[in-house]
Amino acid sequence: KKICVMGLGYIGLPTSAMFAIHGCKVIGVDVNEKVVDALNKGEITIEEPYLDIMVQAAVRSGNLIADTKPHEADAFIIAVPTPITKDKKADMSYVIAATEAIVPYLRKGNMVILESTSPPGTVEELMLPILEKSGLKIGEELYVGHSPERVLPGKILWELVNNNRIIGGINRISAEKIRDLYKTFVNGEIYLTTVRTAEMCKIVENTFRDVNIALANELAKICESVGVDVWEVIELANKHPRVNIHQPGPGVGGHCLAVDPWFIVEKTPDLAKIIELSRKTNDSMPQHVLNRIDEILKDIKGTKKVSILGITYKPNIDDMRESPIIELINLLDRREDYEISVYDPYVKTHKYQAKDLIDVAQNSDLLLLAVHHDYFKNLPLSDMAKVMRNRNFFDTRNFLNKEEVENKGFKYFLLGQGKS
Ligand code: SAJ
Repeated sequence: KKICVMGLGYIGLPTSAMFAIHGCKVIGVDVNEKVVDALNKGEITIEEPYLDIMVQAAVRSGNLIADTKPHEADAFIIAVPTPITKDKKADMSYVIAATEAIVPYLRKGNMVILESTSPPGTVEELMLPILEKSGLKIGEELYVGHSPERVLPGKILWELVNNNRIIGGINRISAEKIRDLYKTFVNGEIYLTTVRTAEMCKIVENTFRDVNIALANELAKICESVGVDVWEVIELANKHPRVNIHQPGPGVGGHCLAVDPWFIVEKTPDLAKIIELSRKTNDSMPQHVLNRIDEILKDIKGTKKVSILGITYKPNIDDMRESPIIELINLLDRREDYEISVYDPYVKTHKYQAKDLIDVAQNSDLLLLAVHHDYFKNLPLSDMAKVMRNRNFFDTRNFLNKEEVENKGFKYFLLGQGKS
């Protein structure tokens, strides 16, 4: 089989490499020449465990090449970004451009598969009118469907193979053909359905997680006010066989949870009430963290320095997209009375990035644990304490042990923990 993958990002690149090492001929297409040139040399432009080794193997085998233009193929997979605009509407311009780009290359018997997470109706209402320009009979000569990715950044390669998959077709035969293609490497179950159901399922999965985290974040605020520890409350409540509350934190980031629920709100604004409120609740967390910082440092006169540990949207990756920590930094930036320094072992380019863990703590009034990178598990707290002006430690992830932090001479504060 020959497969043309449109978009060489977090999904398109691993998917291309996976098909290639399973014997398919893959052309990876990206509008960014740098990405294309790198891939043709066997190099990658994103960070994901083991992806470099796999891409190298795929390129060396001759099964994976990259280009800025599509090639003829048996199957076309669209894995381009579907971000949201400032007013929280889906920006479908990349999907439209990729669909238009493949039209001249489509032949009888081809498959076109959307992988990008998209609002329900995208394939039928947006893509089919474009694909019809090929002159092929949709559903009979051209098989079309949605096979949403479900992989977790940081575990992409394992999940790509082992996760169950939902495949929606514009008709049954399309779904079946697409399933047979993905069986090339998928070990999980593959469930077939309609294209619109598949689109909805994908968004619902991420919405479930976002709403659940919003509940945890609201509980964090409530527990601070009631005078208990939300982490203990959630841990104990989750001992119930039918309770599974997620973890609170400084907010929800990434290109999935912080984005996809808006696709539902956009379609049905009068109905999607809990979903919209949850998004807003999670988006309120950076401000809540700032309120806590204000409270912790209220007795310090003049400019206060906050040292932020971690800036990515979640631990052990280099991805800063929609990171709530960036939002927190923006909020602090707007305040005259705060100075900021940041240290993240995965991010080298941020304007406030310090040289190392000692540098970030220099003259600081507060260490803020913002992202629970494994790297921060063994912070040199004694050495950091020595260079600080005031020894305050604020854990927004319940990551470090309270006693250990206090033993190093810090005053310890925890998100979601109130004074009783
Ligand atoms: N977060 C919390 N509390 C939690 C769990 C996560 O605050 O209990 C925060 C994280 O810190 C992060 C954000 O949520 O800022 C999102 O992280 P994540 O690990 O939940 O998910 P993503 O965005 O990396 O990947 C999600 C996954 N979806 C689900 O688990 C339902 C993944 O399987 C999807 O493939 C991916 O979105 C996607 O591409 O849609």
